[in-house]
Amino acid sequence: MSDTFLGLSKKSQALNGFYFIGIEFCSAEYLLGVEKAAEVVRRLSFRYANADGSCLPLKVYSPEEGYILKDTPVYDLGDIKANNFSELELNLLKCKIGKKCTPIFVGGDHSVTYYLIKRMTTNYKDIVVVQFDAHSDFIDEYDDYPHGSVMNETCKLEEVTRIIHFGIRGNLNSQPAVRDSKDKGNIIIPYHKIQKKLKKLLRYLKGKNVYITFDIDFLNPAIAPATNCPEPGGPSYYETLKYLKEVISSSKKIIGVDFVEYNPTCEGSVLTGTTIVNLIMETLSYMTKYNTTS
Ligand SMILES: [Mn+2]
Repeated sequence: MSDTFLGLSKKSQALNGFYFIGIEFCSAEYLLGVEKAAEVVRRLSFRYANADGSCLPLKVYSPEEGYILKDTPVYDLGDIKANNFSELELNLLKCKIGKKCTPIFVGGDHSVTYYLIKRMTTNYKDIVVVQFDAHSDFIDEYDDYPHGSVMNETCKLEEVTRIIHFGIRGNLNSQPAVRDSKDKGNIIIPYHKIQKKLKKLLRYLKGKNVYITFDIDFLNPAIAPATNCPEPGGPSYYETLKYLKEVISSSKKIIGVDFVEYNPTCEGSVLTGTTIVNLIMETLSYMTKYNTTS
């Protein structure tokens, strides 16, 4: 069995195309398990790999879209491992990520996103962050709950022009956090208001460089239960694909994507991981179709 995502070729630096990059990191003991996400996603992706052992073009076929990845230049860059935030920051800097490539970071709790976006600021100056998440993650307690305040921290990066909290719902949210984010000029789109606000958002994204951070708890836990803060209700798989497709096709370029908060030690690990494998494949397909990698 191959040890790369979809049996792809392994590379040591990211130049042109798309790169799967595992993030082997967990910020707190109560979240342990998230550091194993990339390893499990790679293992579950194997059933979609080319059965003849070839890498590219990928022969992933869906009845709706046909061969979805045959024109997608995608590779596996291996893992970035870290025991603390400064190590994570340093190892991300050491990782060669060129401006002509789009990284797909997989793994870790949501706190990693701050460092991933910070890494992307070495290549980009005006970044809009679209956060698919049930929670705003905008509390102001970075030292105690870095994964719950990651967007508050990200908002302080001068290269980040705006954060879109897309699809927040449920009773774990904090009113002062939501208000604080709004006061700082960010956009809140609660799940129950997506239909009403989507068109305006898509218009806003035109011509923008967009970073997508995807917290697995955005999904209805019926299809993705293995996460630390599952939130009842929420979007189905096809509903989620529709939003991803619209956000990606409306943006000028997706500069990076992350999938965080998958905890394979929680119940429902295979279902959740398989959902993530498919979300990654579809995201790659949309980016190939609608964006330029240069
Ligand atoms: Mn989150």
